[in-house]
Amino acid sequence: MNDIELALACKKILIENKREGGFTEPTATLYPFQWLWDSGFIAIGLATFDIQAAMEEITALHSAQWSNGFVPHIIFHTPNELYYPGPEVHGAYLSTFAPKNIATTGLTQPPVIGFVLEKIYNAAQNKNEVLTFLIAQFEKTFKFHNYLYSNRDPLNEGLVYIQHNWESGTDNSPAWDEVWKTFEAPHYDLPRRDIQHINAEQRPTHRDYEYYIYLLEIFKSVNYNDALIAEKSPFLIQDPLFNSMLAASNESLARLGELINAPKNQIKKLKYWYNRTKIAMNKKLWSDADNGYLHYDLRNKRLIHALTSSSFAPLYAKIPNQLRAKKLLTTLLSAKFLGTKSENFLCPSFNTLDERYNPIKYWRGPVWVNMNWLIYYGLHRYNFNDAANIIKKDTLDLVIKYGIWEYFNPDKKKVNEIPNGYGAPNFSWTAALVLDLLAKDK
Ligand code: 9WN
Repeated sequence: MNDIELALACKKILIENKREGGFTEPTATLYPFQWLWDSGFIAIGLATFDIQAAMEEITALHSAQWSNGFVPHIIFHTPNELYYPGPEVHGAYLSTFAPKNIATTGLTQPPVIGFVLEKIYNAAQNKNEVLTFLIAQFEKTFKFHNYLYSNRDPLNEGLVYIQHNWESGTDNSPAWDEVWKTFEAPHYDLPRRDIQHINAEQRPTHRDYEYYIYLLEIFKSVNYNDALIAEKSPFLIQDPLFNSMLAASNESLARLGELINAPKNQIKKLKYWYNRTKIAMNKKLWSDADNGYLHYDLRNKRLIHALTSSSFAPLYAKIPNQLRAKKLLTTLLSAKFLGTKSENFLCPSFNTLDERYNPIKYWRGPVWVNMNWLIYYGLHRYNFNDAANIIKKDTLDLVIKYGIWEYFNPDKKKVNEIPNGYGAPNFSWTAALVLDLLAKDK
């Protein structure tokens, strides 16, 4: 398959996964709604060939923004029994801030929209065509960041926490194993739909899901009140990926703010947020022992020593200085990720030398294209162009070899044995970000 054929296949997926209401499903069947960070990545791909569709994607997402600025991670546009847990299990309507006209979750996801807006602006041939859209979405995104810094930073450090593993986007990362050990979740009967579509070996376990659902039960018991969640919940994590996305979005919004003549105090605030988050991440989330950024467990006051693909996300937001960035690069190219003889496709989602590494299961080892895309652009910010080329080539090789899947086995030695990628096929953000990587060559 050459680049032109690949680009056509990617566009076809985005067009086929688009639904009435202007949003795109991450993939038909497994994820039949709109997801926050998926929509951001999808809009980047759409912007390479259809600016209107890119704008519609973000407009549809923000149509479900809560009155306090919160942006939910799933918008249940139309009822669908194929997905568990649905709106009833999430119970987000218990919050006084939730919209009345549309069902959403009460969880969020990495705040990528700020930098997505800048990508849309840069991709637009005719800047006037996107101006009205940008002015409205800038305001909404600013409000979301304001919500995060006001409600998710109880120590006022410039670092926000996530309250659920689903907020990380990296849902069953081994990083969470350490948190599950700190409390007990009850046993539930769970009508899992995912493992009816996908091989259970590639998805989280039943026990993992019991923890996920138990956290929702806690949130519902306090009507999704943020202050009470901060006080009671056992899961409060400062995530390097989530905070990097927030920082990068602050940077982008500050630049966009200048372009659209946003009020000076908003631009000032965005720059202030960016700098504070950068300083706090370097102070609190960096580990010299691991040579990478880690998750911090705010409830139990400790770093979680697990290197994941999220450990490299700070490159995207220019968080590390050049020296630290070099250390990160060394970690990426070491036996832990690339392998001593480059035997892995970059970037495994978890340290391959850790005994919990699993090349098949969800966020416990496989390669995800959105993480590769972030690391690719992050490496370029430090002029690590050779490494950036490796990760780009690996991404395209995987997609050409296996197809446009949700995630992939990192093991290069197995390419002749493994028939396809993992999770769901025809995956929207894989298609979208491959389009962006291909467009970058032009
Ligand atoms: C829960 C949609 C989402 C992604 C996440 C990915 C997966 C959902 C699930 O699918 O999570 O949000 O049911 O497994 O982990 O990153 O946004 O593609």
